[in-house]
Amino acid sequence: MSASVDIERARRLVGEARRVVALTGAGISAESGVPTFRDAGGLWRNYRPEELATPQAFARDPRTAWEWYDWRRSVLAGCAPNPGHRALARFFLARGAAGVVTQNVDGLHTRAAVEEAGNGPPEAALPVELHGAVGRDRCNRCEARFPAEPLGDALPRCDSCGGLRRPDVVLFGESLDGDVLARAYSLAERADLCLVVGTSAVVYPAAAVPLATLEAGGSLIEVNLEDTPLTRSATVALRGAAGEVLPALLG
Ligand code: BJW
Ligand code: ZN
Repeated sequence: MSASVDIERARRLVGEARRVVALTGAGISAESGVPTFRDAGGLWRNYRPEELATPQAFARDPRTAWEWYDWRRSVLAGCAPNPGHRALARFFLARGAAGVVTQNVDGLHTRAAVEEAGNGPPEAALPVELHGAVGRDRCNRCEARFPAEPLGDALPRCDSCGGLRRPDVVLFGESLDGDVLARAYSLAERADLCLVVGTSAVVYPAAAVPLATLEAGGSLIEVNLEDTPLTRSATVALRGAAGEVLPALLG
């Protein structure tokens, strides 16, 4: 099917849907300058993410792990939401029903929601963050949370108990927060349309969120540069950059 037929079909699905959920991944932030995980030139390149982003890697060599997160925070400090984040934020601010579920830890959906809401409430466009937020630290021992600080000579420690801090993100093998996951599934189960944007759809349980919409009888639109394991389940697969496709789809 031609690209223009696909986008028209997808626009019709969006127009007919009563409740929409969007599951996003690193690809939506690529045009903001945030490296992805698994593409050429991505964050991991010569590493396997399943080996580097683990609690074991953090326990073995916390300095190296911290330096990598500190570098990523410095990259993020120079990044801003792009037209893809903004189109999603405007869409959910305008219609409310359902919302954004993201695997990203970069905070760019939140920034887009706040900026697009202006003086109004941003809540309808604030994301459910499945994998946490890299802009926060969490104590390894007492779970207290702190805003991120630049890495110094000593590893960062908890203000209340002295335990080692770590970024407040979900590493491989760690469980996702139960309440957060329940909110994501509740949005997906009750949606009649799921937009899957910029994710390789290989990391679970996030990759199963769109299946909840499908199992409830809803449709799936995929926005990605390439095919993924979810493509064959997609009602429409739109091939292109999220920052261009989403404004055309939702605007
Ligand atoms: C564009 C674009 C543009 C580029 N426009 N598109 C079932 C089967 C097998 C294994 C498991 C299973 N269930 C659970 C597991 C284990 C594991 C897992 O899924 N492993 C698989 C890899 C096999 N899952 C877990 O461990 C999870 N925990 C868990 O399940 O707990 C229970 C348990 C405990 C003990 C044992 C087993 C289970 C936790 C997963 C946490 C993932 N964490 C990370 C790091 C977060 C912190 C950090 O950032 O440092 O999350 S890994 C990394 O991958 C990050 C991402 O959120 C996540 C997903 O990546 P994403 O977003 O899809 O990015 P990419 O780079 O992969 O893809 C980019 C895409 O964009 C590509 O498709 C491009 O084409 C596209 N693109 N530019 C549009 N402009
Ligand atoms: Zn503590």
